[in-house]
Amino acid sequence: MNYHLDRLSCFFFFIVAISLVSSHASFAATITPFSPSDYSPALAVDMSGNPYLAWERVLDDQQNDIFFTKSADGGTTFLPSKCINTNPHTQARASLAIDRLGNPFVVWFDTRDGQSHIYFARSYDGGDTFSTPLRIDSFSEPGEIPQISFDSKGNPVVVWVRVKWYNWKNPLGHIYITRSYDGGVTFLPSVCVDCNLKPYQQGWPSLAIDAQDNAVVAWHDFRNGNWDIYLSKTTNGGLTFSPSALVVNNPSHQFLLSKRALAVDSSGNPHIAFSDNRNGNWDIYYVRSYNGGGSFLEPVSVDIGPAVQFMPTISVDLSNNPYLVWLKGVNGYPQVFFSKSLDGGQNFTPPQQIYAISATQNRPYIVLDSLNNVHIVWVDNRSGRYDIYYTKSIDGGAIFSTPVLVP
Ligand SMILES: [Ca+2]
Ligand SMILES: [Ca+2]
Repeated sequence: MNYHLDRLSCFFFFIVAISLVSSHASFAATITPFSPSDYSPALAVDMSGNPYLAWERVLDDQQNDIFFTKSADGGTTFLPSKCINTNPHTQARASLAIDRLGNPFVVWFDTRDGQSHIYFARSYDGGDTFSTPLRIDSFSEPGEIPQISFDSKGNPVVVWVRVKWYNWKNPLGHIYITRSYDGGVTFLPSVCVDCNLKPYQQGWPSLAIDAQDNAVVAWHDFRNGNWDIYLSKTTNGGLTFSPSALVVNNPSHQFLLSKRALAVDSSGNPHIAFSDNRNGNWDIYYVRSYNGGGSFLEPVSVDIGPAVQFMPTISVDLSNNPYLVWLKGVNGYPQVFFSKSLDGGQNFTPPQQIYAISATQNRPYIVLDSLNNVHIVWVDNRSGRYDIYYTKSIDGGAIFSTPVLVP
């Protein structure tokens, strides 16, 4: 079984899995040689509606590297991809953000120091070249699952997991955050978002920045003996966090498993997409706040039923309506589905399959741009390896363009 299918199937195990200590080095050793395979894309869209992507490419020498590309024509075509790390060790799980000038900022985990740590690089020329990667975590423990976003002045903010143990592909520890005030040249000492409780069982942080430049962070957390989602935010534009809020109060499991499960709308209200097993199997739910994250409404189901639905990502439109994509098992193949709300998250449109194919799709990611266009990427293995596909809707999701293979 190859690395990616293995990772996907592991989703069904790691909720209840015993601790299985692993390293990325040992993972890499299980990969059989194959053509370069692209995986786990992060998507951002510039002010002109051009999509940018960063992702991990599994190379024939069994190393992962971080690659980047962008479109200059609104997603019709993409420029040749380029490697942006400077070291042959494993680099993976890229997160990407673009400032108002169209300069991409990328973070990833990187094993050049012997185990996973968080590295950052940025471009000053729209992605033609990138800065020398800078390590931004300072702990001896591994760092994993970074996410990056921007404040209004173009300064990057990064969250990640300071890993205490590996629960299969769900690295757990405490969520840490750092930020820069000089455009990413230097970063402040990192801060724990919520270290009040042990054991160290927080994972998969999602990050957004509100209009007051406060960082909003959501993650899944096992402090109550089942998986829950917690959220915390800064209150002064810096790195001091409010007490964490329990997002969904339910003894079933709530789980985040995507690079962007949280969006904050123009009113500063967080919207969260998550997997939930309250019905006896995994379904997609959505929850939002109307008071900036102090409390949350009851969750709303987006896609429920006996199929396995998981890995939702979310974006909000100019009217603060949430749009989601996720994976759903169809005839044995995880496939990307889409839904949106037209009433601020009270109701959702029927799930719509984006592109049906007898292949495994994985890692969907959705971004709405400033023109309200819907951009979606995912990977699938129709060619026998994983490639990234991109599609776009200019009518709010009624019709999506023919998927484009990202080079
Ligand atoms: Ca729960
Ligand atoms: Ca289900």
